[in-house]
Amino acid sequence: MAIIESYRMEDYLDLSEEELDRRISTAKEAMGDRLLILGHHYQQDDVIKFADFRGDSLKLSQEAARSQREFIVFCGVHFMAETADIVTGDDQKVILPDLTAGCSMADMADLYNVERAWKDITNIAGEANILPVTYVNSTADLKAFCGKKDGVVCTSSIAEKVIKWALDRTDKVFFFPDEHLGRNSAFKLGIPEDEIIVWHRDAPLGGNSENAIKKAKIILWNGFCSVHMLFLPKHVEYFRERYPGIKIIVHPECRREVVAISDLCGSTEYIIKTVKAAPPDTVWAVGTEINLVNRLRKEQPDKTIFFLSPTVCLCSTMYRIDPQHLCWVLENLVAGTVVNQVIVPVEEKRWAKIALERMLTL
Ligand code: CIZ
Ligand code: SF4
Repeated sequence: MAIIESYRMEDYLDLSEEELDRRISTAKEAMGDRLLILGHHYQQDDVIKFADFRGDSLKLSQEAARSQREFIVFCGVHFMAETADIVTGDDQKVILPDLTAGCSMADMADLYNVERAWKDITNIAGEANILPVTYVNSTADLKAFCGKKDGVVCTSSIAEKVIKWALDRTDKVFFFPDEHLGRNSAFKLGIPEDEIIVWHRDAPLGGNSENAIKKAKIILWNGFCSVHMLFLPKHVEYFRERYPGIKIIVHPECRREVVAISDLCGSTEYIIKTVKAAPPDTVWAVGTEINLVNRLRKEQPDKTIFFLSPTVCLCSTMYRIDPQHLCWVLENLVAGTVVNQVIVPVEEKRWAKIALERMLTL
């Protein structure tokens, strides 16, 4: 489809906050029920305030599909917009206000290298004895790969359930791209440590012996989230010493050592629900992305809520969605021009949908 840009992004860069707010609201109103704006929990307040729905990537894609709206503007990152395109109908268009908004973890696994690893592993273990499972934080072609190989997608909220589903059907799981979500879920399922191995992307046989591959129940791609890796056991200890009775709640993308000494661990939806439901005057330290923690603190003033690390590393590719880009895509839509549409190729979409639907039946 040819894209004719009616408005140029450059013209939005110097607009004041007030003008952007006003113009975004006007454009949103003009689009009426042809438009749905989605905001992931990790996004900044200045765009999330325009979202019709807030949630994790799965919940938001389901809202997109349910809504039947013609245009879905996704304030999130590239893999989330792809997932929304996979689950929505052919007459719906998904727009990512800034196409460079990505997830560094998703970028750590590409189809070429995953297929090479798959070939190595299945040569040793046999293709009938293993299923691939991909975290939703992955490119659409990896979701399609899982669809074709009888595998499945998982989100952080149901990773454990999905891995169990796979292990009920076969011997081994090849899990990508997040090593930590995979390990934390395998531990919860009681899989012994010596049956969990890591596939190092650049090493022959992923740095493993043939025997180790034969013995493994879970093979973990060594991808990670740079934001969640910043939380360390010493941070948990720091808060426990100073605030007796504090509850530590973390995301399963955190390293195992942190999860092991925390009180609770779960997805963004789980973290938000749990802290909201807690009694007033309770004290929390939360190990996940900072925008979510700051918003939770603002919305739950009767509780004391800390960010678990003294270092704040913003995920630089994730925070690309700003009011300038949001305003630019919306005003183009009002003018009848679609900019920054995310389109998953038809064949890829078909297979990726199969892997996503397999998850949804669990
Ligand atoms: O699934 C999501 O949206 C992500 C990336 C994390 C979470 O825990 O919600
Ligand atoms: Fe990806 Fe981590 Fe950034 Fe989320 S916070 S987009 S998982 S790198």
